[in-house]
Amino acid sequence: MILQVDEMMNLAVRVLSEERLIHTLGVADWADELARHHGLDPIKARCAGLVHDLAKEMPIKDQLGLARRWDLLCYTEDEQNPYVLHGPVAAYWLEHFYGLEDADVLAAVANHTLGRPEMSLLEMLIYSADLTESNRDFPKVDNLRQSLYDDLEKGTLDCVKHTLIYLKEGKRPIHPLTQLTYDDLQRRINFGT
Ligand code: DGI
Ligand code: FE
Ligand code: FE
Repeated sequence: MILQVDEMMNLAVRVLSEERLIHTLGVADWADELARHHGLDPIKARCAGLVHDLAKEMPIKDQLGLARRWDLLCYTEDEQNPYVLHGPVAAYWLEHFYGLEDADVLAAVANHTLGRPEMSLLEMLIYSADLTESNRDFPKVDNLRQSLYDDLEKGTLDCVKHTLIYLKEGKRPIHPLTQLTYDDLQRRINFGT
């Protein structure tokens, strides 16, 4: 299936609550703007933004059941905190049940909550746009937006750093992929690799 903004928009409108749709449209707009600014494909960015949270409002037991059936559980932490599964579940559904073939968009959807080492620029864009879209409001969100505008890789590192601090302050467990994503981005920025 060819990637089309109106198809992805129809999916989002059909599946999401009004509140989640507002956030989703915020991610899609901001991802589109950042993509144009950094010379990435704005269609892919908008489409990934529109469907990134498609599985978010499915009952958590169902998300876990599908993740088990589709072999998406990679870490013991996935089962301890199944709220991190909605990206992989949505990407699997989009590929295998909806027929979406765009591997770049599928990866951006799958990895939007935790990231992964060796993220593509589109994956970074969706991870970061999710945290900093215009409806998000927390201290320093404007600093993160500016950092993303200046340099997508460094801005994404700042977003992961923010998430790590937020989780530590809340005494919540750090998922191994969040730490691996941080370490990988830091290495890439320090060594230019
Ligand atoms: O789906 P959204 O709310 O738009 O955003 P998201 O997909 O980034 O999910 C955010 C949630 O994911 C937030 O409650 C924090 C959680 N999260 C992200 N990384 C980690 C994490 N939770 C834990 N425990 N550990 C992580 O490393
Ligand atoms: Fe999400
Ligand atoms: Fe989101």
